Amino acid sequence: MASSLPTVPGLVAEARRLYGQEFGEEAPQTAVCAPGRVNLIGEHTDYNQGFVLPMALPLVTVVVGRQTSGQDVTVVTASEDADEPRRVDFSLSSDGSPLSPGLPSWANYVKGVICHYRAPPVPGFRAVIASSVPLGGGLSSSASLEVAFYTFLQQLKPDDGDKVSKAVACQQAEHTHGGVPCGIMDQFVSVLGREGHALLIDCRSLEATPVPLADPGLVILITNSNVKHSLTGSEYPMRRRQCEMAASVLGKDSLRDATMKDLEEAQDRLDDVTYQRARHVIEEIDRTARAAEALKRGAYKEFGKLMVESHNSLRDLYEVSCVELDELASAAMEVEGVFGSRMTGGGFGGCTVTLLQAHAIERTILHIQVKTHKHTYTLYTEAVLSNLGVRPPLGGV
Ligand code: GAF
Repeated sequence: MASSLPTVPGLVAEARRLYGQEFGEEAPQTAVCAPGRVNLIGEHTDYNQGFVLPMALPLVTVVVGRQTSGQDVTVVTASEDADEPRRVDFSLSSDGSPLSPGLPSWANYVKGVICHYRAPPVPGFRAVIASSVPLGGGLSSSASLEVAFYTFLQQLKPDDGDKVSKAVACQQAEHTHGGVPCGIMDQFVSVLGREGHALLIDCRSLEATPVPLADPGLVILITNSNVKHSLTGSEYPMRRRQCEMAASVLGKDSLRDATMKDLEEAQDRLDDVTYQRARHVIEEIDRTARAAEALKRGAYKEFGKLMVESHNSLRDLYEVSCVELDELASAAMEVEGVFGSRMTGGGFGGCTVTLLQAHAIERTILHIQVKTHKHTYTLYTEAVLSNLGVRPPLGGV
């Protein structure tokens, strides 16, 4: 069934209502939000100190809440997950000992952010979370929760850090409490993303260059495979270790410093899989730099070709795609007016991102729906977004 994408005021109203229900008459004192992201190109390059090109989305996580006098914390989430309680209660220790991760798992992001907050100690509080970022959809639901929570804590007790240190603190929360040794991309773009722009992030220097993306002739389509991805398993950390191992065999600090020539020369000292992983990263870093240049010039065909190369490399060399993502990307590429399509985010499920001419949107959606209808997978188009506005999500097929 089609339903409209929640707006930020709609999410705030939902969170306020739940706050009233849980905590009685007293209204929350503050409401903050942080966006999810879609990565246009540059996948698995961030923890190799390479380039990434994500953009913040109008899908957001909202936190409303109020400081309390003691050291008790209660957080309630509006998200429905049958397996986990929606409420968590814990106490902030007076001796500064860190909060350990546990259950419910969504609360670990909150605990992690408290532990890495730059102006400890954090006061007690009550808070409610509401989000329009699909959980496990590869659009950074966890980073948007971390960043929203960090912003919430800043409202209660300001810190004196800059935006980059905020992103880094949220990344640390993901490492210690979310169980994923992620790079900096998701938290960085959630903090520093700019409306109407993608952000070229140099993950070594942490410099970011906004790339305008507000051409009315252009649409970005995000399609959710509805295959839930989780990066907390062993695959993501294993990819990271393989990259580190390849860099060390090449005598480099990171794969950012390596060329394909370096890799070819070291090929007999690397096993086949490690070679393939490193090749993806070295080529993807170069592709991302070229793609950002193409986007600046409005060379969308060239950009689209790089997106397809990126997808193929993630599928064949990095092995983080899945059948559903491959099908979605290739179905989109069959439509006239589509420049490029690829899986986005960590992989193993989640979404594809497609760059296309605005006038081709209806036929692209129809084509994807018709193609995926033949299969038993549950595929649906989650949302159609452009920087110029948000179109309502389409129903499941
Ligand atoms: C996940 C991680 F959190 C990011 O840091 C990044 O590595 C991405 O996967 C792959 O590009 O979203």
